[in-house]
Formats: sequence, C-alpha cells, structure tokens
Amino acid sequence: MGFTEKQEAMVKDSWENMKQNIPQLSLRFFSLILEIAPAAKNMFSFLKDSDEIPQNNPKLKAHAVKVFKMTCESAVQLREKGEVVVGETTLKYLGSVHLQKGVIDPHFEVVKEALLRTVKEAMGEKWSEEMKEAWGEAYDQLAAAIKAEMHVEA
Ligand code: HEM
Ligand code: ISQ
Repeated sequence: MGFTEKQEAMVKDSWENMKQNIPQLSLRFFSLILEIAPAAKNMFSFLKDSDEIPQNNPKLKAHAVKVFKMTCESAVQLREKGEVVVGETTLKYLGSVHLQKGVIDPHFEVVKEALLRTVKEAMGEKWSEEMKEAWGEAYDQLAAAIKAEMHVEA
C-alpha cells in the first residue's frame, strides 16, 4: 500500500494540533504504555525508584515528543520516498538503546497502541479510522527500521 498525500496531511495536521499541549500529551502517552504493560515500568530510568510517574521530567517529555516527531517524519518519508529513511547513526543509536534496555518485539505493539490512543483522545471528534490507519502505518514502518538495528553486533 502506498502512503498518500492525504494520509501524510492527516498525520502532520494532527501532530500540529497535539503539540500545543506537550506536557499533557507526553504524560498521557507514557501512562498509557504503563497501563497496557505495567511490567514495562522497570525499563524506564524515570521510574526506577518510584511508583509514581514524575509529572515534570524533562527526559520523559523529550523522549515522548521524539517518538511522535519521528512517526510524523516517517509519514512524510513514506509519502515522498515510499520508505522510512532515518539517519544511519540515529537508527543504530536507537537500536542499541532499545536492545540494551531489554525491549522486545511485542513491546512495539504496546507503544503503538498507546500512541494511537493518545492521538485518539487528543483529537476527539476529529479522530477517524483513516487517521488511525495513517498513524499506524507510519509507526509500523518506523518500528521496523528500529527493530532491524536491534541486534547484537558481531
Ligand atoms: C528511549 C524512541 C519504541 C522503551 C528512547 C529514546 C527515543 C526513543 C528517542 C531516547 C534515546 C536517548 O536519547 O537516550 C522510540 C521510538 C520507538 C520506540 C521512535 C518506536 C517506533 C520503544 C518501545 C519500548 C521503548 C517499544 C518498550 C516499551 C524505551 C526505553 C528507553 C527508550 C526503556 C530508555 C528511557 C530511559 O530510561 O532513559 N526511545 N522508542 N521504546 N525507549 Fe523507546
Ligand atoms: C521511549 N520510547 C518509547 C516511548 C516512550 C514514551 C515516553 C517516554 C519515553 C519513550
């Protein structure tokens, strides 16, 4: 399936809308990840020594925003080039970070679900099945690129 201009616009527009409220968005996204997979809690440094999600952790915020931004960029590339192109260095770095943190394939579905639910809640009335498809596809392709770099170097 090719990624259409309409799909790209849908992802970009919703992100433009959502980024007006980064603090709430990043917390909601992170909370949903833990709600879907409580065991993931131990992987994140933001939570190592507490049971409560820190309300104002700059690292949590920055990482959460990056996931959204990268998914959005992935949508643009899918439309322009038909594939996701992330800088080699970035991909290798993200691959190694996630490998080292113990992230495995099923976790990517958890983050996908949390991401889609965050967009859904943020968009309210404007949410649609098409929007879900567009974000889902952009995320899947990005996740595949990261997963491909999650191997132990020989
Ligand atoms: C860290 C993006 C999927 C768990 C990060 C960082 C980014 C990122 C940008 C920060 C790296 C750094 O600067 O140190 C993404 C993207 C994903 C994805 C774009 C999917 C497309 C996942 C999944 C999990 C996960 C599926 C598992 C639940 C983590 C953990 C860290 C991390 C545990 C380290 C956070 C810390 O303690 O500092 N991710 N991630 N990520 N990610 Fe992901
Ligand atoms: C890192 N990787 C994936 C998802 C995230 C959500 C919130 C904070 C950090 C993250």
